[in-house]
Amino acid sequence: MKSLFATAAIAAAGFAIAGAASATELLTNGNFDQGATGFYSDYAYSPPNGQGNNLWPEGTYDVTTNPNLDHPLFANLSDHTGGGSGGFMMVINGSSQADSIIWSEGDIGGGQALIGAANTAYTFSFWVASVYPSSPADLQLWVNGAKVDGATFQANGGQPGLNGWENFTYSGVTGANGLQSISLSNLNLEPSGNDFALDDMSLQGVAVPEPASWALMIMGLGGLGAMLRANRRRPQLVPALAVARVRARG
Ligand SMILES: [Ca+2]
Ligand SMILES: [Ca+2]
Repeated sequence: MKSLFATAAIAAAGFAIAGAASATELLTNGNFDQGATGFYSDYAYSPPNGQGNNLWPEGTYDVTTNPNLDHPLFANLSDHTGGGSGGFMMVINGSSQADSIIWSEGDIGGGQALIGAANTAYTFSFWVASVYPSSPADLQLWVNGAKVDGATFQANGGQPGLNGWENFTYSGVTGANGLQSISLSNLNLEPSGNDFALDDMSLQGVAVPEPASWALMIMGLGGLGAMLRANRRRPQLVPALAVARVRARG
């Protein structure tokens, strides 16, 4: 029975390691610490203009540490990342133009595919906060330049300070061409209100092992089992441990 338990434990450890190794962050500037770079937008980039109203027009965005610096009616809000980060978030005044891409990473801006492999599971996660109480954003997910049916995310309205940041996630599987790009647009086209912030965008892919990889993993587990069996045949470790215990008690 002992060896059965050991084998099961090793197998579980092996799968945990395989999972952890492949779940790496695939976005380049998801927390916006690098500023207004690393992503694509159809919206107009509108950095501070010295008058505190650079996000007054609809269809504009900035990457800032406080929405209120860009519009006098926008909330005083800290970014979601916090900690030792630069405190940056993307702040958006929603566009009235349908299918205008707010944010995108991948080849839509001339970059590389985010996940090149076909039939690969992925999870997209992001945080949104309204920065004005009325007419909250209703975000639409796009994958490889096409809307994903049913993948919409309605932000909270009301007082942003009370509701704060809200997390949305979407899990899918890449098609034959992998995941070329991932994007968000806004189904709410209201010019009044409809102002919000995005932060901590994240894309993680978990590759499905090929048959060859499975064979290697099983061989590796067999090797680990052999090492354990070899260790059990080395009795000199047991007396050393016993001596250490006796000394610790004294
Ligand atoms: Ca951030
Ligand atoms: Ca607005």
